[in-house]
Amino acid sequence: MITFFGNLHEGHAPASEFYRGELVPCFEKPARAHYVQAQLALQGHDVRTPAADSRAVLARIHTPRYLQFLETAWQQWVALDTANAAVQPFPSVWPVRGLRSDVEPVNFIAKLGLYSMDNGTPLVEGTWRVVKQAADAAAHAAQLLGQGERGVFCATRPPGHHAGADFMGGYCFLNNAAVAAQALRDGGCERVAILDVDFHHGNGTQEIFYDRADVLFVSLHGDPLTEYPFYLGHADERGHGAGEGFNLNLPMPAGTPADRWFAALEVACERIVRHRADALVVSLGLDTFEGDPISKFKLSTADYSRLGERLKRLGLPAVFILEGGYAAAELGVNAVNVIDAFE
Ligand code: Q9C
Ligand code: ZN
Repeated sequence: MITFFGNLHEGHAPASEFYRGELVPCFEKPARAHYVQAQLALQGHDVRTPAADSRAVLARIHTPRYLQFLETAWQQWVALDTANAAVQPFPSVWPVRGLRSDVEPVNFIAKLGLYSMDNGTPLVEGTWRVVKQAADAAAHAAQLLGQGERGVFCATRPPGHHAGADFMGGYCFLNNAAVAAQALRDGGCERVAILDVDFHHGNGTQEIFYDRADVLFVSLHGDPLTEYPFYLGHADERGHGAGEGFNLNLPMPAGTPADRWFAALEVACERIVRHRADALVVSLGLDTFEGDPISKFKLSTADYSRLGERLKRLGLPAVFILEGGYAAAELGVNAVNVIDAFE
């Protein structure tokens, strides 16, 4: 399968994130991509560097002010104090209920809070270049499907599905799955389906397409009552306006074993078939793995082949986008099992 691998990963390698109030090494690290690349090479896949420019499609997914902030955030941070070059900025204040999010403050940390859903999305000097290249891969993959490819895998990081139109969160900055879906629509697909199998609900992707009938969003994930992102992902979120009925959430409790997960996947696949989609985008999170350090489902390495086989039976051309998956050493085999079985 044609796969895209970025060559800038060391540029987005923040040192630490908050975990239970303490700073710990980041779970979302460059080694993740390297394990995937190694396994892709081992299995003989065609690994390329993304060459499309996603800027036009990014402007259809994210707000101008958010893109402007993201692109210049590090320069703004260092302009405050050159010593900041060695310091990771974190937000500490957010515009929750009753506070205004329509006016961008001048204070940098206040801006960072405006454009963040959590304090778990560290941003460093190279972040923009790395996230832009991942979005470029998503746009390029959509172009290749338009030229007749049956499957393309974006082995990119950081992930994207928590990023909304106007905010970052959950290690995500640009919503690569949304970029792929929109690029497929712009390339002539009438109907697109996004299947999100990451352990965490894809709140950003849901939000972006919530009022649209042309892009179906279906997600299997840990119940937000107990799992991140907590404030979205419930079963009663079915879409709004023209998009009513085009959002399907299948939350499951922590500890969910493979058989129950695959039963939910059947429900998801039936809904995708009913959508009569021209193309599929898979938000391929591998943090459903039993060995994942921050997630709570129980899929095994062999289950990822089963997932790929089931998706193949949909008979749709597909763009796969790497999302989460933090058991880094197993990530390559698990991801490539999906890809190999799909082919
Ligand atoms: N500091 C994705 O899998 N933080 N994002 C968990 C650990 C949020 C994961 C607590 C996890 C977000 C794309
Ligand atoms: Zn996840």
